[in-house]
Amino acid sequence: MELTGAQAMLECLKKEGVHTIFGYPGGQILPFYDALYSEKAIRHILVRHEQGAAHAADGFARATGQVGVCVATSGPGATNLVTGIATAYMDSIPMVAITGQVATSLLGRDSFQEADITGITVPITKHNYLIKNIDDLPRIFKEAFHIARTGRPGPVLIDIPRDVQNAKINFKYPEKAEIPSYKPKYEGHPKQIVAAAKAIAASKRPLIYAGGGVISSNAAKELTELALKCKVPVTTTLMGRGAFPDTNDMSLGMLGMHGTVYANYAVQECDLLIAIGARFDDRVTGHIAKFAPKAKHIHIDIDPAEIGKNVRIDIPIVGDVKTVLKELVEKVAVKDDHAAWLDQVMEWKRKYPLSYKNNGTIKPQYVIEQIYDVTKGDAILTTEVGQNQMWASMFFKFIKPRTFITSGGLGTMGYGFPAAIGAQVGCPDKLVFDIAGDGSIQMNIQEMTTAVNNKLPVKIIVLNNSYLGMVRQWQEILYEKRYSSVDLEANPDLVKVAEAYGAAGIRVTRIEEVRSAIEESLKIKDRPTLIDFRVAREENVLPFVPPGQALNEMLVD
Ligand SMILES: Cc1ncc(C[n+]2csc(CCOP(=O)(O)OP(=O)(O)O)c2C)c(N)n1
Ligand SMILES: [Mg+2]
Repeated sequence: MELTGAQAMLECLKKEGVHTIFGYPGGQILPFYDALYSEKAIRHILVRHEQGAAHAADGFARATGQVGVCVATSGPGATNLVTGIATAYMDSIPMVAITGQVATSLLGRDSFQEADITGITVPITKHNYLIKNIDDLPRIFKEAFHIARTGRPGPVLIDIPRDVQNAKINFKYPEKAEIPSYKPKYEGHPKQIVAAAKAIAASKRPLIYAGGGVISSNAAKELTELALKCKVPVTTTLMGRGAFPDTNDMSLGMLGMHGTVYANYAVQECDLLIAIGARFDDRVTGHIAKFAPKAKHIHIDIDPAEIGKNVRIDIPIVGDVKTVLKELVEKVAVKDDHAAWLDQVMEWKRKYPLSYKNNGTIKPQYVIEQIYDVTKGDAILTTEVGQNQMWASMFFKFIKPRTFITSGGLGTMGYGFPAAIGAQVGCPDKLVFDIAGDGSIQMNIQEMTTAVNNKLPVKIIVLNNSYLGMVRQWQEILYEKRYSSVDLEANPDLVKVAEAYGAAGIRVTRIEEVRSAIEESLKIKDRPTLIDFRVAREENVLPFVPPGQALNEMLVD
């Protein structure tokens, strides 16, 4: 079948099962958009800023488990994707970013809207390609999707000069990607699995530390089996929220800088730490030399580069989390019910619950609890970055994987709203909330048009403290309240902003109105709703392990 490069791009996408893409057109991607004009099988969501396209593709990927696809033109279109690509890279999210490029004859000549996007994105993509020859196009698409979704997932960029989009090709899609240098290892080494099973059986105070890898490998079920069979409590990272149900007694919630007291104590006291699909990020470990000082370490991860990167590992297992956990659950013999250890952990849970003081003002934690209460946890939460993000993670109970979508690694303000759009497009029957800060929401507020045009009933929950709250908190605690450039009292009226875009806007200033406003927003099904919750301005996220401290050295109030 003879096709143009642009038509071939669409065929490749369809062969990969893609039915939705997020993008923004421009000169060097015109042939692709022209081919798209008569394409029925692919839905294109027109965003209002390319960063929105990248985050929406990322949110779509996290919510559905499929590869997210975003498209932009060359130069500024491509560079606008960069933050979104870096966000996906840091959190190992499968994504393919397609960019138009100036014609091959103009490459390297500082042509109009030329940017070396493959050069720029080398450190933030799993791999990238510049297609100079049309004959390579089908193979490159096949490889790009294969690389994005296999092994440790990640973003792949394909840059396609305009003349290549116009060239002709006798189209045939390869059956398989053959990349000799890329063979991710799925099976864990059997000896290592036996060693881990023995260590678990011999331990007195074991703890599972589960990260985002459990979710990307769809291993929540296997993780739960291991925890329940071996009577091991589970703490998750920010990225791992939802990998183990918070409603289970054995759940200790999140560990780390804003971890629960009981999770952090358990880390410091355990004699065996079983790290699964996690990467010992500094926000998790605190002072690294003082992290889990009494524990032997097992580390299960598909990426060999993660083993021993930050912490010395006693029993590494390189392999796919799901595949390895299946084996491990089978091999492990349970000798001990860890009763004394579980009693201790439960006592910490009772003694140091997550808490906050109600004093008549609207506490942001209360808003999150009410969203949980109204939805019974059956919702997808995305977040922006800052205090809003931490409260969302701490005060909502996540029951299933792929229900908490947040920028963990890069910490990208402006992520949550476009990610919510992507999640809602991917999961039209789910309730989707973006838990936002008043600072972050303004970073991609233009996507309100995208949500309105596509009738997406995303709920934007602004925990409005009129501050860059997390930065203010650090300035309060670490810089003697020298509040430097964090006051946002000059914020626009966000209700009016929402209404101007054609969305619904609700303002809540009294605690009694919190629940009814959430309920009200659930009735609005044909457009987004922004609720501007005027919350206590100087509320802090606690517990807080100040940077450089050990996990048991946390500030609690
Ligand atoms: C793009 C970007 N710029 C700056 C920061 C640094 N930063 C982290 S949290 C934060 C404050 C966020 O304010 P807001 O969205 O109002 O959330 P709050 O902490 O008040 O809930 C800032 C500026 C960031 N994470 N991302
Ligand atoms: Mg704020």
